[in-house]
Amino acid sequence: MMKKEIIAMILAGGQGTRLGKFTKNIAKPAVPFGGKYRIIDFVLSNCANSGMNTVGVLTQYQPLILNTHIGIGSPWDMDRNDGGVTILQPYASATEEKWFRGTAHAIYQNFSYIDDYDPDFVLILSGDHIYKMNYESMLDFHKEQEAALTIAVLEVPWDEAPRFGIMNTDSELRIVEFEEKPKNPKSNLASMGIYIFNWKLLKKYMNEKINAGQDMDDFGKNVIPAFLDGGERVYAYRFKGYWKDVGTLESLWEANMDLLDQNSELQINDRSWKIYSKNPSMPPHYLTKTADVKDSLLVEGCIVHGKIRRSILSPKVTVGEGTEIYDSVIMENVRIGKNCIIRKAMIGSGAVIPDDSVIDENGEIAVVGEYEIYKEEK
Ligand code: ADQ
Ligand code: ADP
Repeated sequence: MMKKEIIAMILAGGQGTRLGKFTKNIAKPAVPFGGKYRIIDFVLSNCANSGMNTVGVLTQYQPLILNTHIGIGSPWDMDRNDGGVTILQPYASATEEKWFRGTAHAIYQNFSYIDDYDPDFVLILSGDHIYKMNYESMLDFHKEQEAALTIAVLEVPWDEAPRFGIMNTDSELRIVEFEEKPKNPKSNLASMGIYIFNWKLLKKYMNEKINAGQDMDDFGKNVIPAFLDGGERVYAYRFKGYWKDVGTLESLWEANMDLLDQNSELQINDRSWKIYSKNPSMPPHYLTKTADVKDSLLVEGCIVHGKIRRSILSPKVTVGEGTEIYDSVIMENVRIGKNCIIRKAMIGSGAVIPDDSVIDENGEIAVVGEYEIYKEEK
């Protein structure tokens, strides 16, 4: 293999239990987003746009659709002989016990893949974040600080801080304190779970600690504290802009709705930072004479007879006459009958909504799972 200055590793293996019905058959990063994307398209496009051309994707749960989606990486210009995108499955020989371990352990299992490229730096990314970020600027910062580890950070609302790795820095942005998901956070400066490590140091710490019998399964819980205890230069790289960890139904619905908001920081029309995805080849969407569509995103293959407001329709969705849809995300291949009312819903791929259905949870998000034939609970 050719030597690389930096390679990226995308963690795409979490179970995503909080997305419930949408992650029964597909890994969280492969969940459809914004009509024509899947969540992982954002991090893959960020890699492509930042000149990161060697990317390993670590999968674990239900990787089939993720594998098919990524393929040989053509949409992200990664179908190359030198580097490109490689899907890394858990070791076939791994015992069950070995499978169910954290993020750092997943990287540790793939040390030989990284070593093949003899990189100076390793960029660790998460497959389930919606954001646009230039990793090259982060790398420049890492080099300027002569850091051992750089963590991308942003300020989060105080009440959300306990969900994140939280830190304190000195005035030079060197991290002096770090706590993984503290119950009583002392700061609201949060880790985005995006790391640049000096490869030799990461390897040294992991090997030494693991050989000494210490737990090094998780970056937040184990690796970052080990670097800080070791007196290494750990820096915070401040990110400004839109970023959302779409690990919950609420955050996934919100991020979808943000796409419809002209004033949102999340814009997909940005020509300087395109989001690439696999393109379905389908006929253009068709609006019949009874259709009434406003403030919505429609994708190829849709046929709409009804009324749509502030909603996202993925490929091949059909909506019958007399049906009204508000504030909803409809995934691929959903058939919606006549005279239905749907409010604030997320409807999974392949679901069928019979005529006259009412889907409305009075302000809560209503969820219909993939391939579910909707039946009202009376
Ligand atoms: P969490 O998001 O809670 O916190 P976690 O869910 O453990 O971290 O995993 C991060 C990513 O790695 C997810 O995308 C997950 O799917 C994936 N992943 C986990 N285990 C994996 C495995 N064994 N194989 C492959 N992929 C795996 C982290 C940090 C916090 C930080 C938040 C920001 O620990 O400090 O604040 O991210 O979202
Ligand atoms: P969710 O929280 O929606 O279930 P995540 O992917 O964020 O989905 O993972 C949730 C929790 O499960 C995290 O604390 C993470 O450490 C843990 N986890 C991640 N991957 C695995 C896995 N492969 N097996 C078991 N637990 C995992």
